[in-house]
Amino acid sequence: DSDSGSGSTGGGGGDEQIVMGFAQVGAESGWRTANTKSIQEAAEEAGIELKFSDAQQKQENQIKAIRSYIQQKVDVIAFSPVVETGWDTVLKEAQDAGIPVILTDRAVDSEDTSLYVTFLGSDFVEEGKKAGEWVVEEFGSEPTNIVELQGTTGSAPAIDRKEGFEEVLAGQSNFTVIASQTGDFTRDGGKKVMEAFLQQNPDIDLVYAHNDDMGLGAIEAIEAAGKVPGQDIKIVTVDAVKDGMQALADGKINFIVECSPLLGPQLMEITKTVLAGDSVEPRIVTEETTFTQEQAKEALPSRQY
Ligand code: GZL
Repeated sequence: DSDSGSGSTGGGGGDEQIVMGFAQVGAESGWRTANTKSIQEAAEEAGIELKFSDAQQKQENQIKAIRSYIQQKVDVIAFSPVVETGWDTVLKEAQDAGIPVILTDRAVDSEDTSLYVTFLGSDFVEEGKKAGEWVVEEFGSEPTNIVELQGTTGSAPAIDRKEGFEEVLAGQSNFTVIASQTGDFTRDGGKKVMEAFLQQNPDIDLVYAHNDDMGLGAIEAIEAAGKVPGQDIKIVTVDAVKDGMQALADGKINFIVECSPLLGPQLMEITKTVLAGDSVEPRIVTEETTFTQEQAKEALPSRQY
């Protein structure tokens, strides 16, 4: 069949199987595991051959993986950039090879938006705002000392969740973020940083954790310090993965802002559209909600992840 113009062999809208190279961040959290499962299952379902790599949260490994997909002349490359910066060179190499790139989950800060076809993922600033709005409602005008467990330094979710949260609290002087540090989106990172926060700050009222896993680590540290999570120290997190929702239902977390990892089906749809030569929106925002303790009890039985 004639070259589909995507510059790659096969797959380009013809009847051969589409080959996708996916460079995943790592396996750092329950969210990431669920995201990987969604992508692998959706590829299977869509009849797309998936080449998959886990970068252990290292940008150089993701860049290596993308280069190997270019060498293998895959039909499409998709990835979740572990941090926002440093992608232009390798994305230009993919563009020169005629291989379309789809961003999922996290964003890049490239000025040249022609380097990728679309960015499918949550609005992290909105997630930070939702967390802030709950805090304002929950604490009102009470003087409130907040500690923040940031996600991976330089990642879009960490930057944006911090920005949205601060934007909402900026209007009220009774809220003070007394400490803020990265726990790298891991349970162990959240636990270690929370231990230090507890040693340095006698009266913490609230933990804002950029994901459930760091919130779960903070719960371990709070309990080890003889305090009651969800009561002595309240906790608000983002993700709404099963373990987080269980802690919310158990009253150890007070509120969770959902960030859906189930991007697989949309990613495969977009891929087929792009390779058929049709256009897609440059930005596709995922649908997501929030959960109170009561809502978590109701939702838990039917949660997919
Ligand atoms: C957000 C995603 C974040 C999750 C974390 O879309 O990039 O990375 O919130 C995960 O749990 O590690």
